[in-house]
Amino acid sequence: MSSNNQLPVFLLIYVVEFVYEVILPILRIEMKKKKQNINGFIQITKQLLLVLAIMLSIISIAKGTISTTVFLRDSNTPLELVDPNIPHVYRDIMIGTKLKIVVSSDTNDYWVGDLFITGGNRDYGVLTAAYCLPAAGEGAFLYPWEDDFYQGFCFETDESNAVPGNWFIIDYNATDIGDCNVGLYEWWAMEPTYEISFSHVRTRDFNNDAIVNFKDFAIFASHWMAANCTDPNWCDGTDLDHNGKVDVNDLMLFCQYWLERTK
Ligand SMILES: [Ca+2]
Ligand SMILES: [Ca+2]
Repeated sequence: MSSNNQLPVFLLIYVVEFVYEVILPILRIEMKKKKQNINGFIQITKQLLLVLAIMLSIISIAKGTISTTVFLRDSNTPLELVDPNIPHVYRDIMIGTKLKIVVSSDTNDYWVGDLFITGGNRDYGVLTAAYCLPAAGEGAFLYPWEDDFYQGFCFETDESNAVPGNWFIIDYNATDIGDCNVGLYEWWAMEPTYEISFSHVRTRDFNNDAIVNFKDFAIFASHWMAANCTDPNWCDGTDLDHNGKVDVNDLMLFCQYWLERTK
């Protein structure tokens, strides 16, 4: 959420805060020296400045909306949400799955932001590449960022010719079993505006050809009713619940991803 006027608005807020935090106390001390009672005046002025700062903040936030959409690697099929009423929490995907995250805007804002995976989330997923799209403007740019806490990409639209639409596209890979949150950050915020939540499960693509089909079912069938599955092979991965045998429960888990592509 940003606007063309956001920087001047921020500057104005800082000016208001500076007056509130620095100038008013000095004024108050000076007036005290002159033994004039202006406590009431100071209090009212402080309240007015506070209201003004809050109003300016609301105006700057309400201007435009940055949103994200997640697609399978074909860039065409949206990844389903667990619950349509709960944004940004997506249904389980198999490890090895490659997704595309599209950052969009409903206004022609100048925008600076980031998409990051942080801390322990980096054990389960990675942002591998990113691209600017035409709607972000000719001068839009991005660059990768990685340090001991953040992994991802930083973005900036063209201040003069960004238009509403899809601005950036980012590749995501599910690398291990577990949950991975990807944070969308605005400007220099320390906390994300929101997090995109992914959950990774064991692969059903036993032959690793990027699709779950009859070839994988043939491998599954070859272990049917096996009772000696052990770590780390787990009967070529067909013991999906890791209980040591390949049975109807594994078949049910296998079928959940029938014909799913990972890339
Ligand atoms: Ca396969
Ligand atoms: Ca099993």
